[in-house]
Amino acid sequence: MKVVVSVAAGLAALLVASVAPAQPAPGDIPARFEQPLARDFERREAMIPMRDGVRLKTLIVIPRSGSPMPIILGRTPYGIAGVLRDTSPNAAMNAGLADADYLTDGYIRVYQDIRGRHGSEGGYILNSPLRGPHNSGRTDQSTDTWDTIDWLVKNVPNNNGRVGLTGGSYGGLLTLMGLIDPHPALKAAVPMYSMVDGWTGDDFYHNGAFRQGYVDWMYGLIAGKDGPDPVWGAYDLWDPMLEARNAEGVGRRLGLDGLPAWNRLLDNAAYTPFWRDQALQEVLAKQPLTVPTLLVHGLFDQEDSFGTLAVYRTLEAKDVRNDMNFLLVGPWFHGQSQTDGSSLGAMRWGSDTSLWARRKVIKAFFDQHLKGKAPATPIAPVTAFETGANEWRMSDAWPTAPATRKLYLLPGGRLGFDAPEANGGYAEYVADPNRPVPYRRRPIRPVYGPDSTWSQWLTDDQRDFATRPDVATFVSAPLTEALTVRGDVAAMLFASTTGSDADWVVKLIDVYPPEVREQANMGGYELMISADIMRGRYREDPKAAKAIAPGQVLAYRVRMPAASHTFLPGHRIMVQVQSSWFPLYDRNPQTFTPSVARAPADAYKAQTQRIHVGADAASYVELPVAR
Ligand code: PG9
Repeated sequence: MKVVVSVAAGLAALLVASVAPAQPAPGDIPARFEQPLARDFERREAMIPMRDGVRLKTLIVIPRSGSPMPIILGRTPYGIAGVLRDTSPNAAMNAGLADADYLTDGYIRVYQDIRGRHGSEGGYILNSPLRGPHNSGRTDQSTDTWDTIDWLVKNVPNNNGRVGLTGGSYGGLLTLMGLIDPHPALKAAVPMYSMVDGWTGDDFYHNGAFRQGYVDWMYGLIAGKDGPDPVWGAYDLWDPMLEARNAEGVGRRLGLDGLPAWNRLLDNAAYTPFWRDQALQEVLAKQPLTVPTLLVHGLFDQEDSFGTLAVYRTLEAKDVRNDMNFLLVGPWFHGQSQTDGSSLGAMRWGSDTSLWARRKVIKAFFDQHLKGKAPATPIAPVTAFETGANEWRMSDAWPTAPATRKLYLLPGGRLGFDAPEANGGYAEYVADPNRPVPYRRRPIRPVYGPDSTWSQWLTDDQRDFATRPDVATFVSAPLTEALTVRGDVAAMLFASTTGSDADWVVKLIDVYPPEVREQANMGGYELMISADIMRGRYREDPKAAKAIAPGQVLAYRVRMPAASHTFLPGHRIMVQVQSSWFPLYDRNPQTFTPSVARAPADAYKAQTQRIHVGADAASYVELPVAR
């Protein structure tokens, strides 16, 4: 019996062995593997709880150090997943260029996804208004910053209880919001190229004209938690943008038309309470200035050219001892202070302006306020690069009062400081919205597409536009001596149109001499020093659109970005005026309709524009000439 059983058992075992799947042989890859590396930092991730229970994903990089260290916090909607690579045992090699100096010099660096974005919990609202008329909740970006700082100083090992806050653009907006009822451990802030006032001159509108060409950026923020890119099905966006006709059509093509954030943007085409109540230069005016703040601004910022200097003016009025509010102005595109700053497009600055500014100004500022380390040379209240001369200038204040000279647009396409003497006279062009003036040479690529040169566009050569029949061009004689401008620029146009609405684009340009010895491709180059657009319907009141009476000469003040530039001897000054800048800005149909964003096809009509240049209606550009 025993034998029978064992034979049967043997047979059964054989049967099982042949039917059951083979046990996987142990493979080459272990369940857990880590290269033995002597890292000079510790990487921690935390879900930091906010006062309403929402948890925000936070990455904390702690250098190995014997002594307590300050913390530098940055908050972002763009995702922290890629901010620290793992390609080196040294934190500085893994981090972005701008963070390397902090990580090698005893700073804890913290990055956080804001609520509703990427790894954080909660809902996301574009530009999330502060608590008040547009946010009835318990939390906003200022409370989230407060709660985060509170958690960090209590939970991060080896911190010295002093926190600096920084970020660029959206991160700059978040940094400024952190200055509202700030946490007591917040000892210094560096908001860079911040989005401050989305209607006047930052991301969404400029003087009432909608930045439709920038739509893929907005798409990434509102179409998904992780920043998806739209699919255009075209390499050159010129035709899709024209076919879409208006901003509503662009939204429809990309599927944004049902989204609340997109509709809010289109519905607030005037300077409504939605924009006014959130304009941070006004919000901060109601706050005491208690945190030393260094504002960083780029002279060729293609996204946020207005807000930083507006906030500077607000804070400067509160800075009675001139020791709390600092300004750094560089020759940079949006964000360039964080990367190489030796050149921009065809421009060469003669040194890495970003590296110098990061080390001598920004880090020195943090060292002073977070480590109590006095800088070798005291940081000037204003450190500004002067393009043209290509030199840094230090001063006690950025010009805030208008000390301007009028540069007149004159008959015969001339430009000069002497006012016209004879009445009458104008330059005329036909503006056809069905054949708009491109803002740059085609192809028009999505702003942050793989081969986009969007960040350079404000330094594009303007010579192709000077000779277009739909651009009025005025140019000075070659300068016999240098002319330095420093501060706000604006144009006062006296203009008429055969239409009932019009856009006015004004560009102040430095025309290089025909030959440039040290850089041949700069011969005859036309570099924009300051340029902007305004929508004529807002000429009297940005809060309310008003039709233009056809044929009437009316005054249009075009606020333009600030400049810090020397026109060198032998150079000429040029002003170009045109009525579209497509597709960066939506086309004005030139027939007054309640909503430009939703204008019907038959509203788009060619019109004749006149820029008046006689003594009775003398158009000019206000130049902040440095004395
Ligand atoms: N200029 C970008 C932005 C800021 C705020 C809202 C939307 C876009 C940015 O670079 O973050």
